[in-house]
Amino acid sequence: MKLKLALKHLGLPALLATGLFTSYSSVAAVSQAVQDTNAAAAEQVTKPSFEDYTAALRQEAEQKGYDNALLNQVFSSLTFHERVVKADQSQPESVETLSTYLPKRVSTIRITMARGFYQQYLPELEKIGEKYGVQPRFIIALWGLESSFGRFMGTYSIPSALATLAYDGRRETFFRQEFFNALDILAEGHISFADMKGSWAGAMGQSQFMPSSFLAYAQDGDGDGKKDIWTNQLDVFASIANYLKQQNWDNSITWGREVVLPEGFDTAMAIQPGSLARAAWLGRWNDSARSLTKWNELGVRRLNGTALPARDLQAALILPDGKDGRAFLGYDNYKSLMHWNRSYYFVTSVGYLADLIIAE
Ligand SMILES: [Ca+2]
Repeated sequence: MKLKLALKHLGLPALLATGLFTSYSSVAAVSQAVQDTNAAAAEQVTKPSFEDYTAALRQEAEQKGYDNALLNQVFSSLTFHERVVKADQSQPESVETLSTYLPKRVSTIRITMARGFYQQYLPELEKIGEKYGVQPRFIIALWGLESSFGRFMGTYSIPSALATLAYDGRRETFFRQEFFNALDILAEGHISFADMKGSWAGAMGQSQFMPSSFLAYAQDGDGDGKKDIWTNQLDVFASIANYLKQQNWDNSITWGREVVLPEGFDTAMAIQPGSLARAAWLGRWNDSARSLTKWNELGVRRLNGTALPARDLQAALILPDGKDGRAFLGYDNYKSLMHWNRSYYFVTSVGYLADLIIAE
């Protein structure tokens, strides 16, 4: 029984290394054998209880040297959330188009609120924008889209949500690491355990940072020694701006623009579809990237039909809904936003909202 459980968590190379499957001649056969083993294991082996799982998690935390008082506090109230697992399993596939998505995400009320907050916080935003080299309208747009301007940050206790997702097992390594990242944030004293709330998926605070993003990008915007992305507006703004800065944001350009392609355009020049790791996706970006001058020569126009801006910029062609859908030229900042959330729909909504904040 124990052997079968352990096998479940071993990747294919590890299994090959064990020599258990050397009698199979092809990888396909091994792969089938692994599937069979997993299926058999699922039927025969009772999964450890959440309590057993978190007991092992605590042991690992103790070995890593976390303060016992902190561990007592966290582990005494770790809760398994069935709803977290359900939500994780029922994330919808993309069943809508950009034209149904955008009006929902960039609604009239959200645009109005974004403009209001932009005016309200303009002095602070300008200071932060200058320090990090990010136009304030993008800070407000990300804030508005991530948490509806801090109104919806999620109500799950982050350690419980992450422990649940790790226990669920489909991305255990990732969520286990995020759990320990969350412990690091608590250990540094940025937020109390009781206030460390976020989404079922582990995204925290007004910027909806995963703990790893918090550790990489969060900032103390007001200089009080804490990085509080839950309740401190300056910390939230500075953290969002710093994320973009660290991802090579260039405030001399915008995100990109929607364009019109000429009749019979060769869409092979667009970034080709497919779910890819970031490095591979960047490769496809580079395949598509051309100068605005070149795109202009190819007949690509602004939405109003006029020539593209006469600037020395590189841009890639993006077709979020395929060759028959709307077309966009993404500038280098588009890549920074795709690092934040690798979704063409999401990035387009950020760009649209940011544009509308300053539209006449
Ligand atoms: Ca602070």
